[in-house]
Amino acid sequence: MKTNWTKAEITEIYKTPLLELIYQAATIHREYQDTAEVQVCTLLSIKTGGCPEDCAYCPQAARYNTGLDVQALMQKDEVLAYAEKARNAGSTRFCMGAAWREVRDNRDFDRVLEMVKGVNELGMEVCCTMGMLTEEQAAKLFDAGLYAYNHNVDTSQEHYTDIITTRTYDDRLKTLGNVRKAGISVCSGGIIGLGESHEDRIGMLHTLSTLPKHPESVPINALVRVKGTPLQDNPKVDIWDMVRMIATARLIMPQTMVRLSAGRAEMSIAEQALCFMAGANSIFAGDKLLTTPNPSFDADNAMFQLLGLKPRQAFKEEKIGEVVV
Ligand code: SAM
Ligand code: DTB
Ligand code: SF4
Repeated sequence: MKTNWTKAEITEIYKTPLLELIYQAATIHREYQDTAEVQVCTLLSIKTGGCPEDCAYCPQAARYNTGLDVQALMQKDEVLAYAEKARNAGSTRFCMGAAWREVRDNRDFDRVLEMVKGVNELGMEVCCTMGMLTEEQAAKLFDAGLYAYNHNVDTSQEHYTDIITTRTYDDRLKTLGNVRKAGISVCSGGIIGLGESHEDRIGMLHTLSTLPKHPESVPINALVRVKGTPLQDNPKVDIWDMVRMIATARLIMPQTMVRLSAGRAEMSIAEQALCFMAGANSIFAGDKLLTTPNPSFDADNAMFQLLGLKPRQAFKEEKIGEVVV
């Protein structure tokens, strides 16, 4: 796995003429991944809104008036019922999101640990995204059965301070290190459409592809423009920018699951097909992401049928490992 990519090398790939870039990404995709398979993850917001951070894109930041209903941490049984429903609809990964700046060592965290145990027992890959984590908290989550932790770098180091001022890029990287150290699978990506330059997008991909180990999963989100947030009037993300980003991510991190994340509700099936062609092999399913709309299970099933795709089974890496050993 190449982790010493230079910005110049990534720039050259990123600037390849689009159809050639898609072809190259599709070729490497076939070499490293089963192109018939797409990982289906379901998201659930287990604690919604009221967040003290100032992320300019986020409907859950308390300081913006987005009309969101604030909700305290859900009960474990409610969460498990939702996870079971998602599993029965074909999801193999269940990701619980909390609008926290960081995890605190309190009863809420104990409850999350119970949820993690419960979802793991359902045979699903459990993922959480709850803000910053200490090394000890990461170890506790691992012991409870956490499979993956999502913590996005969001954009380039240079553009970061235009988007978030209440924590630093280094804070983000520190948490990613804590997650890695605990033996948890790393999920980290970012958003396009925040007003960043092409250089910033390349910078973000550079950060991700030069971590000590590539993240196992890299979500590429198109900004969902939510009324009340500072970025509400940003232009809609161009599908070709999304495709270029996905293809570049695929080429520089061939073994990673590249997730076509937020923004699918505003994309046609043809546009999503281009993203899969360019190397995306994971999606979020369910009619809601955390707080914003997403295509329904039925619409996604129909898309899978049409494109000849099938959901990837859970814990596939381990299963491949068992065969090899
Ligand atoms: N509070 C935790 C954190 O910030 O890490 C976890 C939840 S937060 C909502 C998870 C990720 O969702 C963010 O890092 C961001 O990349 C993504 N996100 C949030 N709002 C978004 C939006 N409007 N459009 C696209 N992605 C968004
Ligand atoms: C990620 O990269 N995208 C997901 C997940 N990780 C947590 C979240 C997208 C959120 C979109 C806005 C919302 O629904 O609130
Ligand atoms: Fe809070 Fe996460 Fe939203 Fe930032 S992205 S405001 S930390 S919920």
